Amino acid sequence: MKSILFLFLFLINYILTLDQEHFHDYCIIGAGPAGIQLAYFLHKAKRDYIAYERSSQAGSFFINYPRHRQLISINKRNTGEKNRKFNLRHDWNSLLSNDDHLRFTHRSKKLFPSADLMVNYLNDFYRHHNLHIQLNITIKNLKPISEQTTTCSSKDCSFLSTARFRMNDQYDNSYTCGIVIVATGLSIPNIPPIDGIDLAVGYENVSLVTEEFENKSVLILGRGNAAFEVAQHIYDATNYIHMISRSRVRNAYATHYVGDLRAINNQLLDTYQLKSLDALVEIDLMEHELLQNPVDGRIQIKYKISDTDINIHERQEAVAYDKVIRCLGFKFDDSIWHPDVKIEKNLGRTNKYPKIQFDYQSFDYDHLYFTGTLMHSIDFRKSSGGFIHGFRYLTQTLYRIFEYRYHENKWPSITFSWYSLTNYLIKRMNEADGIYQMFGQLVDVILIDRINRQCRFIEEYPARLLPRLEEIAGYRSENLLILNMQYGMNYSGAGRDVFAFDRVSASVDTADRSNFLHPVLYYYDSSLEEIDFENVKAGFLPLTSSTRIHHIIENVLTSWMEPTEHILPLRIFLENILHVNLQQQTVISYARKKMLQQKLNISVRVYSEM
Ligand SMILES: Cc1cc2nc3c(=O)[nH]c(=O)nc-3n(C[C@@H](O)[C@@H](O)[C@H](O)COP(=O)(O)OP(=O)(O)OC[C@H]3O[C@@H](n4cnc5c(N)ncnc54)[C@H](O)[C@@H]3O)c2cc1C
Ligand SMILES: *[C@@H]1O[C@H](CO)[C@@H](O)[C@H](O)[C@H]1NC(C)=O
Ligand SMILES: *[C@@H]1O[C@H](CO)[C@@H](O)[C@H](O)[C@H]1NC(C)=O
Ligand SMILES: *[C@@H]1O[C@H](CO)[C@@H](O)[C@H](O)[C@H]1NC(C)=O
Ligand SMILES: *[C@@H]1O[C@H](CO)[C@@H](O)[C@H](O)[C@H]1NC(C)=O
Ligand SMILES: *[C@@H]1O[C@H](CO)[C@@H](O)[C@H](O)[C@H]1NC(C)=O
Repeated sequence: MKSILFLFLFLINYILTLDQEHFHDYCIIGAGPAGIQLAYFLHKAKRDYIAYERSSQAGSFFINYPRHRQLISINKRNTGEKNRKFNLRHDWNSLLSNDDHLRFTHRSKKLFPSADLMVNYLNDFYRHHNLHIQLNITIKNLKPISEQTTTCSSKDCSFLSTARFRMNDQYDNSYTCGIVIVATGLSIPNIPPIDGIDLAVGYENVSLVTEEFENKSVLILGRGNAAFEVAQHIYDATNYIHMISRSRVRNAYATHYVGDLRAINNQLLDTYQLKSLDALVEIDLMEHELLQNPVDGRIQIKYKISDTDINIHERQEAVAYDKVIRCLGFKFDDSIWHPDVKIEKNLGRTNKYPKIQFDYQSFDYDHLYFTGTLMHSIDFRKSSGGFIHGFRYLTQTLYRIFEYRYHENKWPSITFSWYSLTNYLIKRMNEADGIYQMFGQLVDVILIDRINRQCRFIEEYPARLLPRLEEIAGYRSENLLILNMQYGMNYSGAGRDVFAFDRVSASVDTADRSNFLHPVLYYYDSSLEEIDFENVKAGFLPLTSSTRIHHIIENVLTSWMEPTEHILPLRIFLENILHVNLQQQTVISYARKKMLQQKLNISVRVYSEM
């Protein structure tokens, strides 16, 4: 009798589940590079997922942007190396996949290819892998089905096939989801509420016809890549271009941040500094207004409060412009939410992003995650999370978080004897891609097991989640060795002289003063806590009272294999931590020979590559 009742309940439940039309465990909103990348990982793991995309093509951001059609992500086909991970350090456009035929590098010989190729690439990629992407579906009214109170930790999250979110499309079809991942990017132009802003044409609509700027004097609001990209496209024709912004120009080569002004866009710096009429001016736009002269239609920018003309070029009369172009960036589009849903935004300069936790989960709703460029609030202006070559790894990280949280699959890791550690570390330093691109954010974690003289090696783990290692990855240890990639602490920054003669640390004794990106090892003999990260400069790891730190001296080709410069000091550092003699086990010439192999002969299986 009891079992019949159970069967009955089971059937009811089954019918209800069927009735929940369009249910999926994982719903991804948006099929840009991030939505596609996440779909790839979920597909490979045979998860129940779908991605909804409002456009008729995947990767639609790149149909219109960058406006002048040149990507600013590097397509470096040749490195002189065959190692596939190493080469991904310099291929900024490919998504992660086990199929190297799909590499973006096969599609263009240009270092900065056309954005049209990115659209083709992304569509070919998702079709090739048969990813579940539904086009022409605009998601809205997303909301949780019931009020949630619990915080999601691995135990209470493990139950899938539970409809936790509901949403509609533009035809009012209803969809339910267990987990929602928002991958909608930043798509709304940032238009500041200043008087006269309507007189400016937006970057999103700016004409690509250079002739329209013939004999025109142009004001550009903003000084990022988009502003400079526009300027460079029209300055064949203009009288002059003035560019205004609140803060000074930030050259990417000085800040080591790929979102800052890239040299491929920076030609206007020359025509300014060589006194050929173009100019950069720092003012706070919010204190100004745009005014149009009704007679000649020309536009001036004026200081709002005192009505004083602003002094461009220290002239007293205000300069009048024929055209004003707004290039002030993009922000997150809130139109996916149900009116009842309130998602907090960040404060300050990351206020264009929804506020997210270090595990990329919403602060406001459990099981609601963000991926792609929306993850970049965590490493804003610090690392590469705003670009494909950065968030492709963060997206993989999110997938790994899901695998443990919802499916109890611990993070991939390998264990091996201490005696293989030097060699394995050298391999990782020389070829690892994720920790190289997401420097200071993703780190390799080595758990030291002193009883069995073994270590467990976990790759590409988020540094800020180290205090939650057991909850996130499924492993715990009191003894941690961390491999981080770092620039010099005081090296990067707008206005810093990054070409100074003493920029390169030439001696092993001063390896800790290496300025260019180089491997740094941190050893902790007790687990890291949240409090340890307070006041730690982004990109670096905490220095607690017992931390041992070891810098591997920088190398111009990022080749860390020299017996005396790199390997010996590393070996001695490890010997001091492990209290063993590693001399016999570290074959000095080994690294050079083995670096290009996919697998190391360390008596354990290297976990399957991607
Ligand atoms: C001017 C500019 C130039 C850039 N150039 C580069 C570059 O050269 N290289 C690089 O790596 N990065 C570049 N970026 C950074 C970044 O924009 C890209 O890396 C990328 O577009 C981000 O990918 P994503 O998948 O997170 O978001 P997106 O590419 O923006 O994808 C979001 C997708 O979600 C869809 N969507 C949105 N709302 C909904 C909805 N309600 N329902 C369904 N679908 C929806 C959209 O149609 C879109 O396809 C640039 C950014 C800007 C602003
Ligand atoms: C999406 O819409 C476009 C334009 O309306 C149409 O041409 C295309 O066939 C549609 N694609 C799908 C998969 O429905
Ligand atoms: C300008 O671009 C926005 C965003 O792409 C679009 O919604 C709007 O229709 C465009 N306006 C014009 C005049 O083309
Ligand atoms: C631009 O100015 C030059 C010199 O004044 C003039 O010869 C030319 O015709 C102008 N071009 C346009 C398109 O107005
Ligand atoms: C960097 O600068 C800070 C502040 O001036 C200083 O305390 C610190 O020692 C410097 N670090 C290095 C590695 O030079
Ligand atoms: C791998 O190492 C083992 C033990 O050190 C050795 O016996 C074996 O020959 C090695 N294999 C290769 C392919 O080098």
